[in-house]
Amino acid sequence: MSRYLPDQIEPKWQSFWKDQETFVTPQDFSKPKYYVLSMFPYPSGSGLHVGHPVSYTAVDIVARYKRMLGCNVLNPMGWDAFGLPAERHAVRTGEHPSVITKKNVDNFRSQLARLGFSFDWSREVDTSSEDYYGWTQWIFLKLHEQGLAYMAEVPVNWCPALGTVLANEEVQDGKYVETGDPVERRMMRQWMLRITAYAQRLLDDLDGLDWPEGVLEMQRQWIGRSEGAELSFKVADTDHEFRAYTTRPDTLWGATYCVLAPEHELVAEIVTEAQRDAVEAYVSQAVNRSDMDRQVASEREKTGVFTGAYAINPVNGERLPIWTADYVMMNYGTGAIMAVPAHDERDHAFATKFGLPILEVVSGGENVQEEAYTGNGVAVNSGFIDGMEIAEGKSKVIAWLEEQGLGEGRVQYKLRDWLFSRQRYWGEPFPILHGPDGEIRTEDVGELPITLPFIDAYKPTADGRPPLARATEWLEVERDGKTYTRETNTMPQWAGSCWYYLRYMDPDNQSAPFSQEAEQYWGPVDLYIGGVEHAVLHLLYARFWHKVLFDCGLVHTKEPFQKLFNQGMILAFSYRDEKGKYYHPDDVVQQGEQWVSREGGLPVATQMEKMSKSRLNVVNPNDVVDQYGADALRVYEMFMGPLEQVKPWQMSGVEGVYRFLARIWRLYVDEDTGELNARIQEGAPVDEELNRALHIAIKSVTEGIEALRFNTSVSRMMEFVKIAIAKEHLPKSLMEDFLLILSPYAPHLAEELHTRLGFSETLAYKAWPSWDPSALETSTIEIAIQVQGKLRASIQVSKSIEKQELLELAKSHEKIQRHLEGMQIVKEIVVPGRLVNLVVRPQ
Ligand code: ANZ
Repeated sequence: MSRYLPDQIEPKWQSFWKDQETFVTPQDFSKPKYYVLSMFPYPSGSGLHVGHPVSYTAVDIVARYKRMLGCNVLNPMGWDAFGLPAERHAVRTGEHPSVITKKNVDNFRSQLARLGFSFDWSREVDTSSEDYYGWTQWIFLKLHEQGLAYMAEVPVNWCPALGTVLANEEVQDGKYVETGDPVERRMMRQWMLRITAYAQRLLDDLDGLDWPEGVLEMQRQWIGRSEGAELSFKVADTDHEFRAYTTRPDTLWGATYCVLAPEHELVAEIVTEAQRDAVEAYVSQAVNRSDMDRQVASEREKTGVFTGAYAINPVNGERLPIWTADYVMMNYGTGAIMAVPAHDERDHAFATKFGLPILEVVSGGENVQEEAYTGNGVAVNSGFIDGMEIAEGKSKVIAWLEEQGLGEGRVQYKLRDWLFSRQRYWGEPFPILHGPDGEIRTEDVGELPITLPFIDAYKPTADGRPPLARATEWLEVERDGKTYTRETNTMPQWAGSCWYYLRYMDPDNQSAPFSQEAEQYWGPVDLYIGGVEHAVLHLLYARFWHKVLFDCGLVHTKEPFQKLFNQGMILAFSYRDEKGKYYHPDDVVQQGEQWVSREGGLPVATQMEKMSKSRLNVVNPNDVVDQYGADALRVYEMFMGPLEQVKPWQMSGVEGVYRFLARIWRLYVDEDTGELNARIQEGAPVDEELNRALHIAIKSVTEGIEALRFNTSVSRMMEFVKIAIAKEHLPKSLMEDFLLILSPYAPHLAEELHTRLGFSETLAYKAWPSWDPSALETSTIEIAIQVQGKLRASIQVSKSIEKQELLELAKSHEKIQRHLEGMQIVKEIVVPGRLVNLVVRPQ
């Protein structure tokens, strides 16, 4: 073989690495460690698309580099294998979710295998395997032991068609976003995790992390800490009172009405006869909507109804009408507010709509009748705090409230406890038993794993109980002479991904989720790369579990992921006709500027969109590998642009990279003979330009990997190759170093050429080359040559050239000779390091 044929080289090296166990991570805890992690995929039915390998390639480059620096590198891969799509597929086809999942995993694994990633496959984890989820249950027991898991009647988004609860994010306008099935609010007894107990620590510990600022901010927003006060309002002419939460106690004098959430129990108590019908009608429609939905809707148009009752403002005795409105949420603060339309946008919109007074109490706004003023200023119309800045006013009012026994300062978080149960089949069973008298009993650790029983119908039972209620034999267990019923809910998909990075450290451990020793050595993850769609929930949940494990003394760091990086999405062309129907790229043709469907000739619009099965624009890495090889795919994905950027997929780009790799091949291999290029020789003279290009490339690749900036380094390697192609002599050691820096990007090609240089072992553990700063400098400089002050030529000369020699070179330059014809040189001016100017006159 003498041409560059990736389909022959690549499988060969993949089997070599596998057979030699090149990337099996030794349990050798003496070397420095480096733990790189890609967010593990959900093995969907559509398989990997070319967006997935972007982060895997980046991670793989770092892993290979760190190994060559002498680190013991952990670079694992596994499957987030529980989840709703497999269950839906099962409902449709009757094929068991475990069967589908196994098929999908096999497909993902074989796709990945072709890309030459240096994963340690001996550590593969699958969250849906008994061996794994038994430990997920074990951790749940720890949470329970710590008082962090509890059951509660909570309002849930219940979708009768799907027979399950949905997350708030999945509901819009009272419908499930995916299918449009109606969703209703129901009270259900559910498992909750007390993540709120960790709110402050989840916030504080963000400070030490090397994460993108945007992600840190999203975490902060989600936790949503605010400082304010809780205070009591008496309801006029009754014995009732209610508590309101405010972040602006300083604006108490500007309160012009109060609002109770529609679910607030006081609404029914205080409503006047005249208002009862209107209030009841309003409340009954409001409580059926999800919080998310209400929040969004209330931003569009405020709605509400007056209850007929009044509250008394404690600072001045004013009567404030009490309304009920759905922009006040029951599960935030106290579910009741004092409304200050002059300084709160929501209240302003509401007051404007319903003609309620707007009273300015902070100076600085233009016209508070027009627009709420939320900026800084000093208190006005505000009794004893007049003239004070906001912060001072706040603390004065809080002190006064405390003195009067009317209220106190309070810190509030937006974060809610985590609804942790699902009425689904394909998830982890809870290690929980329900006793005959309604008591809850945790399973003994010795009983774990509580296996998911095999059933063949996955919809909830007719009475609304989860599918596991069908597993009659599994359902009932005897413990200490009593009959218990197992919990039939399962855990959400987030559970398995909360701790997988820990299992990778010690995946075969049968007596613990991971050993202390392994965790001490490997923790924390040094670099975590994945999609920005996980910026909130997955990372928050995993951080929460990690902190609980920290409190149990099971992990030694407060945080699981030291450095985080988000790769940008890859977009691809999609083709869609007027009716919204998508076409596969093979089913459209171009007619002039316009694309039309191959059949029927309907005009179709092209656009760059996220790759998805439904848009028919998924590019399968297998097809790219078939055509150009894995190395070309890998290098292209890094060369496309900065890792974090959203980028369009272009097959022509892969082809360009393929040609670059083929050029490298020809640099090393004589295509006629198949032998090593004869120009590559041990001890060949070192050409300065070539040496410099190499050192520039080493520096660029090294710094690029450290900073996760991969694209520019590819250009530096290309420059090296361009220069090398033109050289007579290619010193072997220099050509070897180039392969070493190429190897993280294009490992198959690098390994192959490395053996052709005469090495028999893998290069994966060779020492990473360092660059020589002095080699980066040039010993030549460019000198401009002028005649009569006009630039006529320029030449490259040695920095140490003598003046006389420089003049000789300048005068003998052919372009200069032309200007000297028939002329006499009257003066020779030399500016060292810059120019030569020849002053002439006709002879
Ligand atoms: C009076 C006030 C005056 C307010 C002002 C704000 C500005 P954050 O910062 O998001 O925590 N609020 C309190 N409980 C609420 C609930 N259950 N549903 C909807 N809104 C609620 O927001 C706290 C502020 O949101 C509180 O401070 C309260 O309005 C409102 F110039 O009280 B404020």
